[in-house]
Amino acid sequence: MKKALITGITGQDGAYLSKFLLSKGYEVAGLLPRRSTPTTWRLEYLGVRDKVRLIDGDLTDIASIIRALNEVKPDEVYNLGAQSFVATSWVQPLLTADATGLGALNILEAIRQVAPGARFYQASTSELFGLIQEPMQSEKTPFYPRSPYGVSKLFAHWMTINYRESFGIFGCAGILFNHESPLRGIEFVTRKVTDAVARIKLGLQDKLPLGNIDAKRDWGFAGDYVEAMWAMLQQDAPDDFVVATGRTTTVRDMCEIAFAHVGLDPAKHIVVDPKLYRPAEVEILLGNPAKAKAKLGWEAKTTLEELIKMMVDADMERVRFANGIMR
Ligand code: NDP
Ligand code: GDR
Repeated sequence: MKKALITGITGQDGAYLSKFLLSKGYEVAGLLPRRSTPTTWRLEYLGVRDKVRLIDGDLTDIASIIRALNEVKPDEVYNLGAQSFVATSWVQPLLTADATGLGALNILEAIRQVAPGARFYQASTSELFGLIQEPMQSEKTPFYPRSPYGVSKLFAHWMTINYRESFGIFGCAGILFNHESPLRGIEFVTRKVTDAVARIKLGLQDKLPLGNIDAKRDWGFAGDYVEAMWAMLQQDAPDDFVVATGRTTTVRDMCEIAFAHVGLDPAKHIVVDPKLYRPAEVEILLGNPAKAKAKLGWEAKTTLEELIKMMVDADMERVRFANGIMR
């Protein structure tokens, strides 16, 4: 039985990856940073909370990572832990650099010292492309990050490659474009919109303040994307892959899908609030997943329409339940 250690196991991807690896017969463990309130709701939502082992530890504390590696002796390590909200990275740049950037180096160094045979996945991101240098971004497109988050991820990305080339660590970086789900954090734009649509439909809210609704993203479903993470670590040799759908859509059009699903007109509810603009914006992202398709046999299965409808339906149910609404 293979063993996996996941950092960020309580996050969106950590929960979906746990479920996927369990279905493949893995023993799954995760690093659990200390918080004052419980953070396992996503694992509970997917019905896997009691099937994974949670080990206290934090990406910023290499001693705790070493302890976890020694306890689990994993075949595969997935580094999904991060301060992952781009907007927050301008407000807390040092914390972001520490967890999202140096955190990856802490894991790599710990693997080098105590688990050099473990395969390593680094959660790289389309935010590396930032101010895009090519209309469609592939593994060969030069990077130009636009936020402290993007810069921190750039460090982690190159450290993964450097530890691969310097010490022979089986490290892969997945350059994943935006992926969403009913388990997405509520601060990210898709979930902010689907939650608001549910609340508006049920008469609990009227306006939805948004920032730059002309921004374009290549959005996919998180449940599909975690399969690509795993597939990378099953290759004969470590490599880096773009994971995307190959379609880009404005925030405005994504809103249209969400509102239309419950028969609402977005124009009556969306208000643009310049306070939500970012200091430096990533205007457009569009990924080229050709290499992932050719080498991993991976392809996005869920369309944006299916994804947004799934999220609106889940939020309708959640908002009804939370407010005791029967209709
Ligand atoms: P989430 O924000 O949902 O999850 C992040 C996880 O990291 C949480 O479990 C969080 O725990 C944990 N974490 C934060 N700080 C630390 C720390 N210091 N030590 C240990 N764990 C920590 O992100 P996603 O699941 O959406 O994304 C997973 C990874 O993939 C992230 O690295 C993200 O940057 C990256 N990524 C995501 C994309 C996406 O579209 N979702 C696209 C490309 C890359 P807690 O909640 O307790 O803080
Ligand atoms: P992103 O996701 O920054 O791409 O990072 P987010 O959903 O936060 O923003 C996407 C785009 O929507 C615009 N936008 C708004 N965004 C938010 N959050 N709230 C708003 O009100 C709003 N209005 C407009 C943003 O300006 C942006 O252009 C996500 C994270 O998961 C990262 O960790 C990951 O690396 C990248 O995706 C790929």
